[in-house]
Amino acid sequence: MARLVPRSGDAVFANVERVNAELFTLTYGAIVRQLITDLEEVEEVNKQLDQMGYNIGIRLIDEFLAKSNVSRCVDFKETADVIAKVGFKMFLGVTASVTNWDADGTSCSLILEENPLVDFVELPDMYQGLHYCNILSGVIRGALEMVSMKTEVTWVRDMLRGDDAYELQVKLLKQVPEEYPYKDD
Ligand code: MYR
Repeated sequence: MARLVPRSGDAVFANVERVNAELFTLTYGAIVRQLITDLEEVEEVNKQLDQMGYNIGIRLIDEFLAKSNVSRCVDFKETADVIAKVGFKMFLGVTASVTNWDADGTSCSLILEENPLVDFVELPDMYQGLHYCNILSGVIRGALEMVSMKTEVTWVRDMLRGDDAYELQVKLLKQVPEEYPYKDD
């Protein structure tokens, strides 16, 4: 008869984490599939995923700030690094590299070597226009808007479309100065 051998706590947690990650990936896939069925047009699915991400991002920023203890960044370069190294790690379990800065430091690329959203995914030819991971661009846009940065976030490279990496361009459009809540009399 098989004997039950208790596994170490670490092994159990590693397993739970892997199962959670798979469940997350498969659930996201099911959402994308449902949107394709409901909306039919790939462009509409892209828009909807971005909007869903935005709605998540405007809420997720609170959790991010509370858990990370990150304080105000001195400039957009620091913000990009924080997203790539702390934000992605916290919510996706991977980090991104930051490259392709423009001269004035307001536009850069976040490059993901690993992307847990796309495990098990293959894009059929008829969906080549789909930005499968568009939820991520929305999350970043929404989160940054809550800390006074209006941005435009677009996919430049996408491995599901045959590129050699996942590359998101993040452009700072406007930095809204925070208003001091009191007036000096
Ligand atoms: C500040 O200057 O106020 C700090 C700004 C930090 C913004 C960090 C936004 C984190 C967004 C996480 C994205 C995760 C995507 C999976």
